[in-house]
Parts: sequence; C-alpha cells; structure tokens
Amino acid sequence: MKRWIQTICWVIVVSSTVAYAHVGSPDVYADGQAGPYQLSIVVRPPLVIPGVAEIDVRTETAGVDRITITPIPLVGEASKHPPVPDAMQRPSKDPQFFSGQLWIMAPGSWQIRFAVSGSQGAGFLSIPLPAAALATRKMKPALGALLALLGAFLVLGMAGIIGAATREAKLRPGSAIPAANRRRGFVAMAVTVTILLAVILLGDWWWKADAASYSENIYKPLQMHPTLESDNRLRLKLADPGWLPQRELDDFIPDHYHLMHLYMIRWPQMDVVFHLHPEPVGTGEFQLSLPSMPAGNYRLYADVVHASGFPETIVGTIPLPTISGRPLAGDDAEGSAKLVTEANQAELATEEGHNEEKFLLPDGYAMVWKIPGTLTAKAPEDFRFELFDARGKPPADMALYMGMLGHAAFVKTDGTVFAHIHPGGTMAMAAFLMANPQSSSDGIGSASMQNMPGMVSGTSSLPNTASFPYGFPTPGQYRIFVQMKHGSRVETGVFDAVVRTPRS
Ligand SMILES: [Cu+2]
Repeated sequence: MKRWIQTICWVIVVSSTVAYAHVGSPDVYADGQAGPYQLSIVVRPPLVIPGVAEIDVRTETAGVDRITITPIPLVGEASKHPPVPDAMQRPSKDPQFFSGQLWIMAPGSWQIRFAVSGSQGAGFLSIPLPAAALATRKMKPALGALLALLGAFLVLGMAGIIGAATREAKLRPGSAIPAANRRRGFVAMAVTVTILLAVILLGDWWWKADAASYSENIYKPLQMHPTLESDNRLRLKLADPGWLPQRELDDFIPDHYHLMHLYMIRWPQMDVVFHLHPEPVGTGEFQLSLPSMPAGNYRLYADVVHASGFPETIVGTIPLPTISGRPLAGDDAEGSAKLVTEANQAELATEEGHNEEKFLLPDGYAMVWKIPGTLTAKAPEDFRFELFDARGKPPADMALYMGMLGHAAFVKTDGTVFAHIHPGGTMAMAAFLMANPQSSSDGIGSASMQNMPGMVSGTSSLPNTASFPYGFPTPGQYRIFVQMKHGSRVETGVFDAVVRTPRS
C-alpha cells in the first residue's frame, strides 16, 4: 500500500542544474531583425517536456501591430508543416512589449518562428530553441499524503455507495433490510474494492512504466575524457551516457567556422583562459596541439552543434604541467587577469556611480564595459563592451573575429554556469542559420551583422563596440571573458560581476 502511495505520488519536477546548450543557462536571449522590425527576444524553455515555453518580445521599432509565434521542429519532415500560429498579447500599456506561451511537445531541436506585421509591412525571424527534459523528483510528502487520503476516501466511498445501492435500492423507505440483501451488499462491496484495487495496481504499473520511459528522455550531457599525450597533444574522447537514441557522436556541424569551440579556464583561479578549436580525428574524438600554457588545473567547456541544430556544451577537467607548445595561430586566443578571488567585491556591487569597468590589455589597449546598473538574475540586459587603442581612440583596424564583432563567455565562479554567446544572442549561430536560411547567403558574418543593431555596411569601418543580449540565470559572482579583434590580434577582456536575487 505504502509503495503505491509513494509511486502514485511521483511528479516530474525540475532540478536547477541544466546542461545543454551552455551550462546552467537554458534561457534564450536574442536580438534580431524581423524584416524592418528590430526585436529583443527572451524565450524561457519549459523545464519538463511536454511543457510551456514563455516568450517575451520587445520591439525596438515602433509601429508593430501584431506578432504571432509558432513552434516548429528545426529539421525533418515536421519542419515543413508548421501548426497554426498563436498571437502574442500586450500584457501592459506598453505598446512595444509582447508576451506569449507555446507548448513544446517533444524534446529536441526546435525553432520559434516570429511573424511580425505593422505599419512597415511584414517580417519574419526564427529563433532556435533546444528543448530537453531535465530531471524527475518525488512529490512533497505532505501533498502525497493528502492525495493518498483523498484517494482512499474515493475508494471507500465508491464501495459504500455500491454496497448501499445493492442492499437498499429496491426497498421501500423505512422497511427492514432482509438478511439476503445484507449479504448481497457485502458481496458487492467486496467485489467493488477488489476491482478498484486491481485498477489501482494497474495504474501503478502503467505509471511506473511511464516514469521509466520519461526518465530515459531526461537530458544526459555528453561526457568528455581529456588526456594529455606526447608532443603536447590534448585528446578529447567523447562518450554518450545514453539519452535520445538519435543522438550521435559524429554528426557535428561547423558553428562559426569550427566543429568545436573549446574554452580552457584555469580553475578555480579563473585567471587564465584559452579559446581553442580542436579538430576531429575519429568518431567522438577530437585532438588539439596545445599552445604554451601555464601549469594548473583546467576546466574545459567544449561547444558543439549536432546536425539537427541541437547544441551541447561538454564539460571536463584536466590537470596540466607547464606546456611549452606551439605559438597561438588562426582563431586561437588567450587571456589572463588577476585571480577571481581578488576581484574587489565592493567595486563589483555595481551600484549607481560605478557604471564603467576598464580592463587593461597587455599591449596597452583597453576594453571597457558599460555596466547597466545593478545586475539581477533573469533580467534581460545588453552587455556592451568597447575596445580602445593605447591612445584611448577606437582602433582603426577593427576586424571580425570568427565572423562576429565579439564573443563572450559568462562563467559563474562556482562552476554551475557557462554560456558562450554572441552579439545576435545566446543561440548557437549554426542553428540560427538553419532557422533563417534567407540570411545565410554569404556566411555567418553577414547573418550576424544583419542581426546586429547599429551595424554599418561594408567591412572597412567596423564599430569598436560589441553588445551581447543576456540574462544571468542565478544570483552570485560571475567572470565575463570578452573577445574582440583588431588587425590580426584577438583581445581578451576579463570582467567581474555580482548578480543580485531578483526582487519578486
Ligand atoms: Cu563564439
């Protein structure tokens, strides 16, 4: 009895650690262009599947009358047959703020298609949305006990009603109950209880089977086993602990020019960071010749995107001796800063007055963060960084780094959050291009630039500013690694942030 109560009291709830497409940062923040309209989008995916995704849109362009949203698989036959779109609502008096909800019915690689209409005509934009169930947890004991009590009441009540009906339904009011009727009543009650118990046992069996198949769908991140081999070769062996049967270890597609983006951060100091690009050498195996690196324990965050557009961040750690390896080349980048523990907490408490943080780079350049006031968890924010040369002027030779004005990694100091994002937003750029094939005509650079506010046309006069839409998932201390390029040099700025609990 107790076991079925326990079992029947299972519910599927979420855990707070989420690990696909970034680590611990499942919400999607995006800035994009739907035809003539500039949109700032926040999509909070459901934490259970099926579940409801919450969607907020702020139109930076006035004159929008209507926005509809449609959930569509990113690839496959179903992607060609979208369901009927839902209209977004204006929940406040603000005519430029829209909100809506969508059911996501299966785990996998989705997109939300935004169709915007208004005074300047119509426009479309699709934002990729990886969806995965994250955990199951037991129901609270008190709620379980209450439901069990109510269930017992229903069973006994049902038996009582049937017993009384069999015994007395055909008698005149007030007349005595014959012994035969009493007997029949008892038999009916016994049969009822037996049938109901059988139904409950069957329900228990069904529920367990369902819970087991659900738990197989719960997201399990790919695993990574890094080893250091001769000649400073770093080998990354990936393993699939089992999740969706369609997940593969050799279906990765290039995301901003590389199959894998590997951040190596010395841990827990967070004072040294490398952004490198291992090459595949076999199914689920990547390899990289390490550049010169200081000794230490390194945390590895490897971003990959599957052919379905589903992105994953694979996490690993490796202790390394001092490496005297090759010089940095191609898209490699490195950065260093003071220990994260030495970050000045008072200064970090980004109150009014402290609205700018300057990071001095080793070559005399500087990167400046315009702090947007007090930082709170879950609040969408534009993180703007500017690069200046040694004379304090915008560099004349600003360049795109892997097709974009900047790359940023937001990393929580306790290791629970890692998000590698771009000026267009938090989604994987490869998935974004799959969702918006019209913008991929000449590669990622144009697509991301098309979706960047204030972008000037022509590559001769790139701005010295990169702006990233993002929201910290949880309160706490974070380190932000920002990379921008001028000439052939990639600069890595390092910034610290303390994030407050949102006021409810
Ligand atoms: Cu990047």
